[in-house]
Amino acid sequence: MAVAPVTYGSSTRPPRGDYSEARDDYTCEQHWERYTPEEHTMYARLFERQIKRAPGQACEEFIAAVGELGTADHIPRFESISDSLHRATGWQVVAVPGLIPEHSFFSLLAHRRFPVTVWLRSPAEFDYIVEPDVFHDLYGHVPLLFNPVFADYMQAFGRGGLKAQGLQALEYLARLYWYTVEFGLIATNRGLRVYGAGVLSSVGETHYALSSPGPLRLAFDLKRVLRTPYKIDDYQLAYFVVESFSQLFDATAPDFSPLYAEIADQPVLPVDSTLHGERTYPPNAGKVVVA
Ligand code: HBI
Ligand code: FE
Repeated sequence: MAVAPVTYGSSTRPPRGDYSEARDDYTCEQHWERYTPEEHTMYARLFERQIKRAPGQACEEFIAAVGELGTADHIPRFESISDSLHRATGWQVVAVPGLIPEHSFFSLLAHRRFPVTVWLRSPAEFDYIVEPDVFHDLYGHVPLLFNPVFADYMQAFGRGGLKAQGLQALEYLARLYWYTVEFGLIATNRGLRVYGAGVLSSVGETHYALSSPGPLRLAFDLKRVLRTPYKIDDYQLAYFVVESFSQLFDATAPDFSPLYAEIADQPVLPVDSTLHGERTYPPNAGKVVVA
């Protein structure tokens, strides 16, 4: 059944992708046979560029699992990744035409089905793309779904998203997704590492997020994250740092309803300056500096 495309966040850009063959739940067929040799070559070049930078930048959990995406010389068939992923954590990869409405997105996550966009960016977007494409979703998101704690977090996020919709709290959940799943950093005893898909899949932002003196690197605090806005079409002004995936899972396990009620009429918090006493991390370091 043909479904209407959606726009992403506040962007006014028309959505990309062919939604005419999408099912009611917005999933579709990958149509692997439709990829051109040029697309396979570009995917391979994107993968090669990122994977050689991963040591020392991507978190260990990502590096341990990225090989599950299979040989990087072509765009993988989603069902082959799904087989090994399902064995590892019960997740599956499902094909979608592009961005899908929040409810469908959260429902898929709640059922351990991760939506992967079928189309690949244009050559002109080799260095930066705003919307998620097949490289962003496969390389950025799928490896960490092989990690049991992160896999549980992603399903809990989906369930929380469905609840948030009923509570008009979607914007808060979108911020949590943005500052963890998309742009999250993790502190290790060898320095900061990336786990967020939006950073992992971007050569420029990985260096910027870890090493630039520009952005803030704030210690993860749930309330702070829920009240801090973000930009969808530029590098971030602030990144949030967790000490472990368990910290992330534990912090977000409780029911958020009382929290939503508490912050409902509170103003957003600054994204370009620290709050009094807020812990920050210097570039390329694992130690904590008190503001
Ligand atoms: N759809 N395919 C796709 N991928 C996403 O990452 C995505 C989405 N729809 C909504 C959405 N993300 C954001 O609103 C999340 O914050 C929920
Ligand atoms: Fe993403």
